[in-house]
Amino acid sequence: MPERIIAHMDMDAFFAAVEQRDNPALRGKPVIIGADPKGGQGRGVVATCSYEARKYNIHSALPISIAYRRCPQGIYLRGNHQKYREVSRQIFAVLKDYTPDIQPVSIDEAFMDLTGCLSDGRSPLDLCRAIKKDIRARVGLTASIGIAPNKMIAKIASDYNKPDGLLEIKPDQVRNFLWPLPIGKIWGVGKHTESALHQLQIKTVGELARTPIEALSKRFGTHGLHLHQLANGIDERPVAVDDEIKSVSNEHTFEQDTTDQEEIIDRLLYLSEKVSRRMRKHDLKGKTVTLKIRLKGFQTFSRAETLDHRTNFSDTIYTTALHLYKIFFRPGMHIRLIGVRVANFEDPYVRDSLFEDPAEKRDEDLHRACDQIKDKFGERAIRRGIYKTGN
Ligand code: TTP
Ligand code: MG
Repeated sequence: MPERIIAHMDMDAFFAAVEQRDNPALRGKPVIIGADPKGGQGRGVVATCSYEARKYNIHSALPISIAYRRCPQGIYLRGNHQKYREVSRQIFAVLKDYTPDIQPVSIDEAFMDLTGCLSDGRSPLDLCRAIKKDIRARVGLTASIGIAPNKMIAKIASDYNKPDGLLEIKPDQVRNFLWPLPIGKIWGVGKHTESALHQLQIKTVGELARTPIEALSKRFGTHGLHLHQLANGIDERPVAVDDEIKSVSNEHTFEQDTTDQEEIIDRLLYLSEKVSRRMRKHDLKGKTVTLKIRLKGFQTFSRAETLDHRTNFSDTIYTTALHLYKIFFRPGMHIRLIGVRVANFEDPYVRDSLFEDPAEKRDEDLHRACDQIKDKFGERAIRRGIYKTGN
């Protein structure tokens, strides 16, 4: 593959920075956006906070009550999500003036392929300096940008010098940059893989890169090969301009074809939770839930239902999938595979991960809290009870 120049842009303390921009009295102060702290009794979590607040060890997804304890003098705001979406649109409009090859990742984050954008001997650093300056001038906010030969390294680089950072990792600097980092920085290394790697005495990216592929494949299967490549700075994934995620799905093949309703419904819940979690990771919500069923003998069916609103909540996905299952199921069916898919997303540039409605916001906070526990302790750490839905 010819050498590429990939940039990753991520706004600094996005929601909080917008509030500080619009109200000079907030500048230089610890500003926390999220749930109402209610004098320390509030429920819900921090969405984000200004860098001044981060000195108090406050960060996204921290319970708001703990944030309040750490910094009672902070300025706590609920935030204005409509405004953030509008600002996000303005930021993406700036990026589009520099390259058409933009992959939005979230409300404040994007990859850009700059390979074809460097004319007249302009360096990637010059170009990204200009982008940062333009965002500053037209939107009034600071962005951090990382430049590298691939997406993974560009993302690590944009995070490296935050806020207002700009860092280029050239191909011959990749190893020196990557190898001292902890393995958690590698894409696809969650808490689970991290602790498995620690057990193999692999703590840094360099140690991972120097581990024989066979040892990694033995422990992690094909994922091991992938990790080895990433640790060696190889990541050929393109900036996926037209390839935004169209659906999120998970399926399961039973060890043996089954008629056991409890087992099937339990699996349906598990798959719904996995899909729900992956959607939240990508900041996606969809309207159409599809159930896939393969029977003994490989006959495959799918049944879909379109909701009247977009969601990524596990309860909604599960109850919809269960409803579809109950309509489909006939006694005597032997089920080989079931799958759950959610599709029909909207507006790939701005994904409104956050709710205005307090009841939905509470649900969103609850889901995020569960995600965090699962990130730490694994997918099975928390399970919802299976609903008794009347029959
Ligand atoms: P991030 O880019 O993760 O965070 P940030 O821009 O606030 O700060 P940083 O300088 O570290 O990039 O997320 C962008 C926005 O998305 C953030 O301002 C608020 C929102 N958000 C949530 O509402 N909940 C979350 O858990 C996270 C991580 C972000
Ligand atoms: Mg950000």
